[in-house]
Amino acid sequence: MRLYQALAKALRDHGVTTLFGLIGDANLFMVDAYIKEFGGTYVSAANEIGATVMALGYASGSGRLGVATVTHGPATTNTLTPLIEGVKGRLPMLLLCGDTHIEDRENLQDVSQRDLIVATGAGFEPVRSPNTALRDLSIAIHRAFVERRPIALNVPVNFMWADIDYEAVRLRLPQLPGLVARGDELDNAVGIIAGARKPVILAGRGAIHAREALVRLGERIGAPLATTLKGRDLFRGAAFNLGVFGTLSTPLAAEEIIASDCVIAFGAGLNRFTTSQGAFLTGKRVVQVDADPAAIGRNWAADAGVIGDAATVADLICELFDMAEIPAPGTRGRVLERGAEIHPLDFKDISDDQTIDPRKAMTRLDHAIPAERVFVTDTGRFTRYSWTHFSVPDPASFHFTINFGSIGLGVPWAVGASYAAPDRPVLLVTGDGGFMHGGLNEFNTAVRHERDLIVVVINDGGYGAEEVQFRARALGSSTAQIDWPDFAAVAIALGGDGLAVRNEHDLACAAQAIAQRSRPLLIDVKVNPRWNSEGAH
Ligand SMILES: Cc1ncc(C[n+]2csc(CCOP(=O)(O)OP(=O)(O)O)c2C)c(N)n1
Repeated sequence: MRLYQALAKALRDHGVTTLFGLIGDANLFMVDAYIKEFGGTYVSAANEIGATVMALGYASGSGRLGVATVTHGPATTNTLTPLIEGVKGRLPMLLLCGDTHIEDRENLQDVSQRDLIVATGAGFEPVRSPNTALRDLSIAIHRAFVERRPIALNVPVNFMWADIDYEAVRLRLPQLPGLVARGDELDNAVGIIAGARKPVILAGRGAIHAREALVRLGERIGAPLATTLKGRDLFRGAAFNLGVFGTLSTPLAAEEIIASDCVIAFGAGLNRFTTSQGAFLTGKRVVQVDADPAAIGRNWAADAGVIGDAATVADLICELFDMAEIPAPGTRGRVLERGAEIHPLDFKDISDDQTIDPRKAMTRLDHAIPAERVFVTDTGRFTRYSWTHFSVPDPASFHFTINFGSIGLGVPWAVGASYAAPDRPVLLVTGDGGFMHGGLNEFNTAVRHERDLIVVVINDGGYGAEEVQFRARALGSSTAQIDWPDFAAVAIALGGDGLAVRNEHDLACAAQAIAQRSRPLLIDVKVNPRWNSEGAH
């Protein structure tokens, strides 16, 4: 078998059913074999940024390995921003990048791929020879899972047509569930919780598998429940749910959090958004539980740090409380039974003749889009509002695409996420700037690959996040204003459907278009650039 075929077969043998990519002379035969000889699903992105981001969206939605392939040189340099996003978001991803023929000194596309990739924080795994290639591939996949970051497997093009004997390489991944490090820190944690008056349980993305155990712990110790933004809606429907803990907390939740004296955090990084710049943890005892030892104490010096799986540690704390007959330290009486789940704050409707208030439009579109959805956002001024106006069925359906703060990743991310949840529509909320940055080209990819994608563009005619900064300094904001084309017409020209929303009547048409959609749909919500200038937030 030729190496390009063997790599394609090995991907299939490792369970890679979907490959995102863009071909060039260093990977084209491998992609062709993956599709035609080994029956894999191949998604041909319009840009390598898109291909790599799609693999991240897939990894984030499925918990499986996301795989993208690109050719050498400029194709590989195009992946750098998504690789950093994947490193910061801790997503297991494999980037199969071809590399220039080793003897081809003057090749236009030659560049030191190792130096570039290592600088992103991603791992670099060179294929050392055709004979080691399958082993090198399995090591790269193993590393992607264990190190929870993208790993680039670098395959020199001159190896691709080498003859090799195919032999499947077995992959053994460590299993972490059930892990608890017993010892002083666990005793310490139990002591701190037992001595609390008003504990609160906080669950982050690393604890979204532990809902039942955390609800039981909440009942046992008398603590209300809260999540980080990335863990949002984990406790939806549970009693004593405070919703989001952090800068997006409701006033009721913030009041309860501030009045508490102990926070027990599970799988939460305790970053400045969760801690509300430290204000939500200052003066409290903090117990941090995380399966990743490196997360303990990284952003906040907790009073006790327990290394372990969230569900197992929560159950163990209950058991230790029962064994020692410790009474529930907290009482949840003052917290509303109904909870204080994430919800939009009140606002003054500033719709006018030509534009609609985005908060009103988002509220209405939230009802029109099926509740069993996947929710992805791009980034900009609109983002935090979209987080509170659109619901998700559970935290795993919520995608966070801005660990590196880049605009423009939303559309390709949504395309990748749709392969992780093929039975559900994917809702992407983006700004007009983000859509033009990286969404336009991959919207057509969604069309070609028949994705069930609904793109809501909050269109303020420019870069709103910058517009507010000009305004805050009493400067004119014309530099932030851009005369974009008509997005609905563009969406139709790209093979999808599109419509603009300026008023109530248009909202009703949008609801109908959502119900009848048969191809990717773009809803261009025309908003006044000064929409959040009245000081509602
Ligand atoms: C790659 C990249 N370029 C530039 C920026 C700076 N930036 C942050 S938000 C933003 C505005 C995006 O505009 P839009 O998508 O329309 O959202 P809005 O802020 O108007 O709601 C820009 C340009 C960035 N974060 N990432």
